[in-house]
This record gives sequence, structure tokens and C-alpha cells, in this order.
Amino acid sequence: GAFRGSTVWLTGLSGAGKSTVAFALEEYIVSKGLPAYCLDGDNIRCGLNKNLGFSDTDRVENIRRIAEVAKLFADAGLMCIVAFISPFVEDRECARKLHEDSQIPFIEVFVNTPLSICEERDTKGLYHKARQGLLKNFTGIDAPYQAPAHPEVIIDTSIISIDRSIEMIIGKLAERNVL
Ligand code: GGZ
Repeated sequence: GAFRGSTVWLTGLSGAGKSTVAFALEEYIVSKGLPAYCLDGDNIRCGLNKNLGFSDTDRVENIRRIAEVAKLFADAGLMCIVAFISPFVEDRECARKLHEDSQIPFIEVFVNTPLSICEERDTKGLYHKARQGLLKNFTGIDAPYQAPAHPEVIIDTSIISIDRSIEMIIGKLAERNVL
């Protein structure tokens, strides 16, 4: 059938590889001549959500707005690829319901890279700061991460390649007739 919009929702710890997978997926979809767009901290937390920090309340509002924006992108016919920690089950379930109530496909991808590996990667030195107590409310250290119980896809970027991760997501999208 014709390509229709959808949302691919990546959730996982800081450093798990969400953005890397998101941008590789976007590149793949666009290379097939189909429209896709990534939402991540760089284009959302710096603009629409620049008044939000990392308290529980702010994270809830962050994800609520992102879910609404993703739904609009998907409704407009794009594949919207969302890459935020989104630590709370309830918020991700709200995002799912928001989509499903409008018959928009929603695929949750759990980027389940172990904390020890994320911390070892520490690309921005934030885990180190959090361990030193210089950064409060850091997910996985002194703020919670609630893993999804039934994600459509689970990937651990410490044991599978980015290409294989993309293949697994594409496979699920094909199975759901989204591609
Ligand atoms: C978690 C934080 C924090 C705290 C700043 N906790 O590796 P990064 O740098 O690029 O990804 C993290 C990003 C998380 O923002 P999200 O919007 O995805 O979070 S949430 O979904 O929970 O609202 C990290 C950086 O912001 N960062 N402080 N305290 N990550």
C-alpha cells in the first residue's frame, strides 16, 4: 500500500545509542525516497522545550509535548523518529495511546544498552559528573529509568551493529505494514 506516517519511539539511557540509531534510520528511509524526520534533544530541548529541565515534572511535560509533535508529523505523512530517554512507562503509554487513538502506527524501540556500557562510553562526561554529585537527577544514577515491558523491538548497541539495529526496526515496520 501507499506509505503512511508513523512514529518510531526510541527509549533508553543517555549514551545507549538512541540518536545514532535514529539518524541511521532516518538516512535509510530518506534514501528509499520516503519522508522521515528525527526529533531529539538538539531540535526540541533547544527550542520548543527550552523552558524544561530534568525534574520529574519537566520530563513528563517534555515527553507530553514530544508525543503531540510526533503525532502531528506522523499525521502529516512522515516517519517521525523520536530519540529521548523518556524514562517513565506512563508517559510512553500516553504517547502510544495518543497515536493509536488516531490510527497512527506507533513502534516502541527499547535501546537496552547496559548502564555499565553507557557509563563507560560517557561521551559527554555527564555520568562522571553525576557520580561526583555535580549533576543531580541523572537517569540511571540518581533518577529512575523504567524499562518498557512490551516494546516492539529491543536492541543492545553494545552487542549488535547499527546496521543490524536498523534491519530489526525495518523488519518490524514491514511486519506492521508501515513500510
Ligand atoms: C539525564 C541529562 C540530564 C539528566 C542533561 N538526566 O547523552 P545526552 O545528554 O545527549 O542525553 C541526555 C539528554 C536527555 O534528555 P531527554 O530529553 O532525552 O530526557 S528525558 O526524556 O528524560 O526528558 C543527556 C542530557 O540530556 N542530560 N541532564 N539529569 N540526561
